[in-house]
Amino acid sequence: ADKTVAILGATGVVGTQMIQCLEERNFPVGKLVPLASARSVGKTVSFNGEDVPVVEATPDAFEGADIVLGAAGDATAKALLPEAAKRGAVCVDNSHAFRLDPDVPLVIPEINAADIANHPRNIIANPNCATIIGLVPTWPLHKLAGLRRLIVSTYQAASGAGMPGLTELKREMSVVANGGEMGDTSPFAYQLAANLIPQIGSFKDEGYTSEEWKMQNEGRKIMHLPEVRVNCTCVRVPVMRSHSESITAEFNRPISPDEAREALASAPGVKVVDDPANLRYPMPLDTSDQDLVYVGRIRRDLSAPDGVNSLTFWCCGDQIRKGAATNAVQIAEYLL
Ligand code: A2P
Ligand code: 11C
Repeated sequence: ADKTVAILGATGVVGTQMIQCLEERNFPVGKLVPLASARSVGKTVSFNGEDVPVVEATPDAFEGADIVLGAAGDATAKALLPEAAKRGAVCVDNSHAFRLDPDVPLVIPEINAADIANHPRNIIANPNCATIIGLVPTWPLHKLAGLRRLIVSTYQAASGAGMPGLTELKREMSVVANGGEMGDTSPFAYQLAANLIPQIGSFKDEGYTSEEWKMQNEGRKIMHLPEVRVNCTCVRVPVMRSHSESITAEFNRPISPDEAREALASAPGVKVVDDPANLRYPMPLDTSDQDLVYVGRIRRDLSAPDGVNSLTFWCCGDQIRKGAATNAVQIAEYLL
């Protein structure tokens, strides 16, 4: 039977994309309930050609929902999703709020779809976007050679910070080109246009940011590799959409670039674009508005002590789609 699907945060970048993914994938939606803050009451969202009014997200607004897709911030998710779960809905939440809760599965379907089945709190968590984009191509290599360690630098798009991030970058680019005031409404700590900001999230232990810790903490849980070590540097770049990552992965066994390319060519959710002779490699402009993680620049890590157990590669993926909305809708498809 068709499901009643509520979207918490339906007016945001991720919520809007979730609605589009439900349409594209023909998810069996009987009724769509778009929820947002009181500020959005009076707005509508478009679903299958109809304008659906936005409803204020209150506990009772979840009455009758079968599935909730969460695309709001941590505090909103914490306050409201347990209320939805209590009313019988299963929630797939994109916020950080429940990701490390042992009673909440944290899922990238290409890696650990089997974890979806056991969700005692009626909540399933969607990983951080940079974690998803990095792990989709890392996982097939792990299956081949046993992952031991990752060194990652991310190049994260402005829209990772939601609608305010996207709006701000467009405005700043226009100011850079045409002149005018930079203003003080930015969600970023500094001007992003014509700049790079080596801080995403807030500073935590050991001088690493919250976003940098997510790669290790979430990665360990998703891959069921509690000892894998991750060294991550996260950087905001003046790109609209699609996160990119430079990854060096160290394995237990030798793995050659050719073996890696072959494994990635048949891996779900991945597209290999790796043809340096013809200047073909993944770039954010090419990976936006589609669901695959592109991987290329696959080569030996010449700094590795053993010379054969370590590879370096580059990947890009649309963090609003596979990094958030598509991944959540894929999880919801397993719930059907
Ligand atoms: P609203 O548009 O009413 O503020 P983004 O990250 O792209 O800014 O999206 C955040 C989403 O979370 C928006 O849909 C936003 O709705 C929603 N949201 C923010 N605060 C609340 C809240 N207190 N209750 C419900 N939804 C909220
Ligand atoms: C960014 N990845 O690009 C962040 C935003 O844990 O889901 C999402 C933070 C999260 O800004």
